[in-house]
Amino acid sequence: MLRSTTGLGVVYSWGLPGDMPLPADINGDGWADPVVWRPVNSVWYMLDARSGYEFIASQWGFSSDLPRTADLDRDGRADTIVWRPSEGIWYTKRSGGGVGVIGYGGPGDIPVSGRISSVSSEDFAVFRPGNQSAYIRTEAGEQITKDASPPIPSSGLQVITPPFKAIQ
Ligand SMILES: [Ca+2]
Ligand SMILES: [Ca+2]
Repeated sequence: MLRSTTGLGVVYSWGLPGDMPLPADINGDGWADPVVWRPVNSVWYMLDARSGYEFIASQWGFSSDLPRTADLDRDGRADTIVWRPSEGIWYTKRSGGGVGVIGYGGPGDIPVSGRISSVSSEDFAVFRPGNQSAYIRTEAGEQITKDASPPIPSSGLQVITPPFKAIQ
């Protein structure tokens, strides 16, 4: 990590070219911490901003996966999750311990990250190009929206920020 001080504050540089930035609260203090996922070795590199930027490295996923974070176990700390495009399966590693597999979506779908519905704290969602439909798994059940607008890729990958245009 590089630290530099400017007249406006402290600027941190974290990660390497090719890393995917996924700022998330890893210590549960309500503030996002620096997190990157490095596809070449599928390692998550995290800095605990509360404890003087303690360094944490956690391998999870394959190089061809797409990463996201969410707090599935609701302990206030981000859990690391990858979507495996060849399978259409989400693999979760929870901050409180334990791993899981969530089969939602399928090969060819475009995964969407983040909270999408208003009924869940965390959703799983995909966009299916073949029928232009969005599928969202919420705590209240499944929502399917036909004729949804495709998500807009960001960071060169297809994990994007919701909402879909057709879902409000
Ligand atoms: Ca934090
Ligand atoms: Ca958690």
